[in-house]
Parts: sequence; structure tokens; C-alpha cells
Amino acid sequence: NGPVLALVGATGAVGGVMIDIINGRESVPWGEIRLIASPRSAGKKLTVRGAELTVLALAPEVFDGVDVAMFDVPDAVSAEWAPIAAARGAIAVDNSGAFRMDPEVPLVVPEVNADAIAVRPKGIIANPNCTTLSMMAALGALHREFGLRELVVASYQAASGAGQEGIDRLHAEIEAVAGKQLGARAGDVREALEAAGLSVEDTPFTAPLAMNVVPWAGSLRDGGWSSEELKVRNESRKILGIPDLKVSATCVRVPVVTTHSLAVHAVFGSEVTVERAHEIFAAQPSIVLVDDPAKGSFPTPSDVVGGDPTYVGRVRQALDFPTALDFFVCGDNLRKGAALNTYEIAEELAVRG
Ligand code: 11C
Repeated sequence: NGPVLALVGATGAVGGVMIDIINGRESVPWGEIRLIASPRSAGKKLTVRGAELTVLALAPEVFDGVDVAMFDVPDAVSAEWAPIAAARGAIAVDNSGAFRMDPEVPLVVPEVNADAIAVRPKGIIANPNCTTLSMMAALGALHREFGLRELVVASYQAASGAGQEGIDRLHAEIEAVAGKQLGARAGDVREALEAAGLSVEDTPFTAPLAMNVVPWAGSLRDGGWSSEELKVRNESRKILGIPDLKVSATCVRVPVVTTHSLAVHAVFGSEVTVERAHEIFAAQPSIVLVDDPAKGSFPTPSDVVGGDPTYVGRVRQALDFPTALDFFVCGDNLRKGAALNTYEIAEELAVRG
């Protein structure tokens, strides 16, 4: 009758995308799907593959009989409840940061390291941060041929990385600055937001995001690094299986609603050409190559949002670095960056029995 799938966090921003993804699949391997959320959201009714399901309140018993439980909830909720689900016999696939760097928890991007899901002593599998994920399909494919040695990246992260609150804030800021002649004097955007009642002391982005870029995401760590930059470093090493990979990241928020982008400088163990990189990208089913700058053709977030693949363009052989490539990637941070990759791991588990 098929395995039982649970979705914890069914009523959140990523949970909604997860349900869209399940509804959009031609077929699913599941005999039953359970929707779970906080007691506050329990009782809501949501339609999944034509059936109206009632959201259940998070409790230990809801995991009884569940084979795979996907978690799209804050770190602290996952830290408490993924082990409970695992103790009740489910494999927890967790999209929070709670377990990603636990050596007993695989961190999986199916097209890069699918086999890692087989070794999961805690019954938990982690899904990477959306910023790391956005470049993993491209880097994994190149690494298999050229051997990745060093990575220098700058991110251009969308507001929805900060959840619904981030989306709402960006929309409100854009409304507050719309039609005004701003951007010629330091502080004028900030003043316009304050005048519209949008305190810049109380924003998920630390600074105005409309008409701006903000070199900050996450929380402060030693040495002036942000938690997001350290996640990019640590998670890339773990997913690619290169513990000593040299990584330097600068994470930047941009006024885009959804779809993270990254400018990537990747140094390899052998010489690389754009032609071969194009062939490698074209052969990877989860990558769409959009790379014809003479025709103005390259990926941008507003052109690719809502899509499942990683979009890659601006591929260049770095002029002063014979073993390095520079390129630009865009990936929907709510789909492949979160819900889709989590769901792909769950389906892989179902396929492998
Ligand atoms: C952002 N990447 O764009 C973050 C959101 O570790 O799962 C996801 C945080 C995480 O703000």
C-alpha cells in the first residue's frame, strides 16, 4: 500500500511549497500522507493530491506508522522533534540547521551524494542551507571531472530566505519607496521607510532592503563572519566530501523576493575549459545552462523563480587562473533550496525501500 509520509511544518512558507511539489508530481510512492504543524495550526484543512487532509498537532503519537517525516520547522523544533520521530521508527529528513554538521547525520543533495542517505545512525538526514544548495548541482558535476580545490563565492540572497516575514517586509518597503525620487542622498531610503512606519531597527534584514544591497545574512560569528557564510563553507565541504576544501564566502541580501544567486569562483585540480564545463552542465538533468551573453542570455532570479533546476550562466575561464572557472548560478531557494531537495531525499528513501 506504499510507505507513509509525514510533513511537519505543513502550514509554513516552505511547507506550502512542499505541498505544491507533491501535488505537481505525476505520481508519488506514498500510501498515506500526514500533515503536521504546531497546535496553533492544527485542524486546518489542506488539499493534497485531491484529498482534503486535516493538519494534525505535533505530538509523539503522530509519528507512529510513519516511514519518512520531512521537517520544515525552526532549528529548535527540529532539534527536539526529529529524534522523537526517529525513535518512533520514521526516518526524519530535516530542513533546519539543527543536524547538518552532526557527523552521524548525512547532509544530502541527491544529484551529488545520494548514497550518503544509506548511512544514518540517528535515523535523521539533513537538507542543506538554501544558499549552499543553490550551487551544489553545478559544483558537484564539475568536481567529478576536475577535482574542486578552492571556492570563493558571493551570494545574492532573496528576501524569502528569511521566511514569510522577509517576503512581507520587502513588499512593504517597495511600496514605501515606490514613485519617490530616492537613492541620490545617503539615508534617504531609510528615512522614507521610517516615515512609512517601517522601523529599520526592527527588520529581518538589519538595513533597508528596497533600493539597496545588504552584506549580511544570519548572525554574527567569530572573526566578523556571518553564520550564513560559515554554513556555505562547512556544508559545501561535507556535501562534496572534501574536508579541506578552501572556501571563502560573502553573503549578501538583495531586493529579490525568491531565488538565490551566487557568483562562483571555483579552482580545480586540473585545467578547465568553458567548452567542457558547458558539456558537463548540459549533461546534468537538474541544470539548465543559460549562457549566451552576446544575446543578453544569462540567468536572473526574476526569470527563473518557480523553477526546479539550477540555472547556470556567465561561464568563464578565469583569465589569470588556468584551473579556475567563474560562473553565476540562480536557484529557487524555496524549491530546490528547501522543499524540493527535502522531498527528493524522501522519494529516494521510498525508492530504495
Ligand atoms: C537565508 N539561507 O537566505 C537562509 C535561510 O540554514 O536553513 C535558510 C537558513 C537555513 O536567509
